[in-house]
Amino acid sequence: MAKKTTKTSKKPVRQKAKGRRQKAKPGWGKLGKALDGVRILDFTHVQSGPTCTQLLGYMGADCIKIERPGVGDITRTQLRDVKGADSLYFTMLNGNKRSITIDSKHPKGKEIIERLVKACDVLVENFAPGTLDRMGFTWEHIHKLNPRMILASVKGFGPGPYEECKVYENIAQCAGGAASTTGFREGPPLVTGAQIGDSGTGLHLALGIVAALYQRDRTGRGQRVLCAMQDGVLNLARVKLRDQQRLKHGPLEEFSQFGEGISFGKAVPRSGNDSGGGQPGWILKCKGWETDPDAYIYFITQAPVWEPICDLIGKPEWKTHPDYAKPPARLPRLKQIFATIEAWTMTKTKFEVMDLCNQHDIPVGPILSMKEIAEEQSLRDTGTVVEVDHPVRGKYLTVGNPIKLSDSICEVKRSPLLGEHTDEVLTKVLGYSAKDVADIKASGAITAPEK
Ligand code: CAO
Repeated sequence: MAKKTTKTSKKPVRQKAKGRRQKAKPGWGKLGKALDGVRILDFTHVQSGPTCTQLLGYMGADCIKIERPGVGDITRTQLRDVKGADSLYFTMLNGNKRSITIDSKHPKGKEIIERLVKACDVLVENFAPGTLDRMGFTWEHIHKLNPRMILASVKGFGPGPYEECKVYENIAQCAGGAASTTGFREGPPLVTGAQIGDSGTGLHLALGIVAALYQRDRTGRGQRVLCAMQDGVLNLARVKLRDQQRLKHGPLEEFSQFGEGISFGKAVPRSGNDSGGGQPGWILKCKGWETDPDAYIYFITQAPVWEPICDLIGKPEWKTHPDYAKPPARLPRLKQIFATIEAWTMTKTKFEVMDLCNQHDIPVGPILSMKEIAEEQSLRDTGTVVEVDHPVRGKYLTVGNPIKLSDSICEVKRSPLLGEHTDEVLTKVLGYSAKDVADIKASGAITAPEK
């Protein structure tokens, strides 16, 4: 972003805004890893569970991922871009983990998993409802094996009519209320590209695990942590449940449909790009929009900076005009106001608008494409976007730890190959001898059956 500063800007963007390009100061991140000593038995697959354990791994937990021999996490081969290599779907969700292959349905495999349960602090899983029980790992059994163990699960729904259902991302977005409130009023419900059902619930689960670890310090006991994807999505969509209740008391005046004179129904409608808060906003075209699908900017007409906005867009008379001077007067005219602002933004690139507005503290956000994000140096500097090297696929980009801890080292490591650490975990973590490992291999508990 910062490289594309406009030549038309007279004052430099304020120091506050420039801060995003500064590298972490020396001294940060030098005092060990936050979750050093925590061992996670990672029995996750696809996205929601792996998001959680990867984050804990970034924070220093030792994550041992159990995978089915010969197959592994299904995402290893989904959306493959490089023949024969683990997909980006897998590699970007399974960094900082060790991989052990175990057939959980094999008697010897069960025995190894039981030993892992005793050696670990947390078991994280996101199997379909009942799967872990069918493997023989009920909560009662796990708790008996290791009373300190925390069992953390992602499920699609919490207890209730749908608790037995399998759930994927978009199902959660729909069942959690997000889809019915996303999109344009005249169009169908829309899912969002941000994985609020999977990654969002993984984040919730990580918080639950850390809280349970903290409580275990006092009680000495593990507990179950459950995050339902429907609940996670609803938590992220809570402003829409707020609006649902406001509807009883009259129209939602900050929605553009209010200004357009369109009446509200019984449920919160889709609101296009309206701002969800009290400060109206909209996405506006910028220079080049005809050919560049991302030449847009989100523009917020924040009340305290209304006067600078009027000056910037060449409408100084709006500062005192009764139809525009105060926020309530502007609400019924939002469409026309944003059309006028857009006539100005269309004469500038999104980065020029960003620079000019930030000189006056006007909150705006360029629509950044994934290409621009991948190339953004400041995100590399902060470790939010990281390049890692993989022995089969070569270099790839991943999203590093978005949570920055001042006294904690965060290393982002590549994802493991299938079963890369099987021997290491069996011998170094579980104490099996070389002969034991040979016997285990011969038993078929950690190797794929012959085809
Ligand atoms: N060894 C042997 N068997 C194994 C194994 C191992 N190491 N790991 C998994 N399996 C088996 C399971 O035991 C299960 O077998 P059974 O059906 O015989 O019990 C089987 O693999 C499939 O597990 P699953 O039911 O969890 O997987 P699925 O592909 O049928 O469903 C999903 C996938 C995601 C829909 C389901 O796991 C689910 O609803 N999870 C909870 C919600 C969730 O996390 N969704 C997010 C997914 S990301 O978009």
